[in-house]
Amino acid sequence: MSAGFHLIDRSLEPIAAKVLAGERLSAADGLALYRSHDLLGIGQMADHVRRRLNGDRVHFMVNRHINPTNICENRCKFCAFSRSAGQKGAYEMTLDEIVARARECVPEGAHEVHIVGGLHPEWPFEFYVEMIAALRDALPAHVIIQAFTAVEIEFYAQISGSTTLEVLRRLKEAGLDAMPGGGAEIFSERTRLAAWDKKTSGEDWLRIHGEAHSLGIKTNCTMLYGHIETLEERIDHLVRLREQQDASGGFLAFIPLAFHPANTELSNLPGTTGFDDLKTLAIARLMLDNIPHIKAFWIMVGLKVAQLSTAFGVDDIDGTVVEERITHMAGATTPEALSKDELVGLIAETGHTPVERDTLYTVVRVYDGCDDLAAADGK
Ligand code: V47
Ligand code: SF4
Repeated sequence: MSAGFHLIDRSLEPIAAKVLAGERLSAADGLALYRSHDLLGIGQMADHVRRRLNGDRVHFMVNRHINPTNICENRCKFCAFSRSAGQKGAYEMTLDEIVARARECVPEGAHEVHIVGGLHPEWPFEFYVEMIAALRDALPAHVIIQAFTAVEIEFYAQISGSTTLEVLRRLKEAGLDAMPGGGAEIFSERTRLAAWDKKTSGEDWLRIHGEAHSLGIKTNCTMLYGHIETLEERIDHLVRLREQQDASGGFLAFIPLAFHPANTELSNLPGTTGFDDLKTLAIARLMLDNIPHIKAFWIMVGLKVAQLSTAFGVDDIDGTVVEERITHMAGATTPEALSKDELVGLIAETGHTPVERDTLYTVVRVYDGCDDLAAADGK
């Protein structure tokens, strides 16, 4: 036993002491954690931090993802979802289709619609403003609209000849409540130039989230890992997110996105392992001391790792989702949707308390004393 944790790798003892004292970890500490093979030791430390921040609660939500178009000007090398205009498999939804899909989730008890799409070369900015206004009009107030990554916001500023701050103001006025965390990838310029050169830089991604926070728009943040990045670049990414949170304070959750290589220009790469997924989630919990929630997106890490991750620092496994294209087009073998009962059952089996939440982590329902699926029948 070492410093309250059972560490096999004794070189982690100074880090364990910091964790117990509630002290911030340095970039060097983060790297030492990544270089260690003591997954269970790292997991215990992350679980300690998780319990301090979130008790025994593990969150989930009833939501619906909608991807209005896959036509995209950027064509990032890691993306299997996007198509060029006119290419086989390209699609675009009408406003009515988008609203109809969003409405479908209301009788299911949804508290969020999550909208992310490609950078369409012909849709004007006004279309996105109309989309948000039409969704706000069609949905009850408790359904939160979480839409558009910082990459999309930057694109709307370019096509409308406006600033990103003004774009965010207009979307907020139309009914945008929150922004998802996508598009951050890895902040390193080296990786960006090699694999997503047309996309928003790390500096701009962080600035746009800071602007959203200044307007009261809460956001999430992500890191796409398991492709061409180094461990140093992962840690640099986490430190920069932590600095942004110190400055603007509006990040709700961090979601590491496990790279899926199939059908991408990086399909020669192997993708992530369960070991790396759990380690990355746990290190995120330890490094991001100022971000309240760490989410394992079950679609990307798989149900088994998502469930296990609740012992490795994770307090959120996302939602019912319903329809998912980005990861499935890149080879994900998870289902596209889960029921509320399935999510409650997965969490309850781990001994944590399943908590249904909305996008802003307002509690919808606590499934107290729930030991099995039968208790999660919504009655
Ligand atoms: O921005 C693209 C990533 C993101 C691949 O904020 C890929 O709550 C893995 O951001 N393999 C979109 N990842 C998804 C996203 C997200 C998902 C769930 C919850 C939240 C949230 C945000 O997916 C993109 C990109 O970073 N991505 N291609 C791929 N082949
Ligand atoms: Fe376009 Fe996003 Fe895919 Fe990049 S990741 S090609 S920006 S849809």
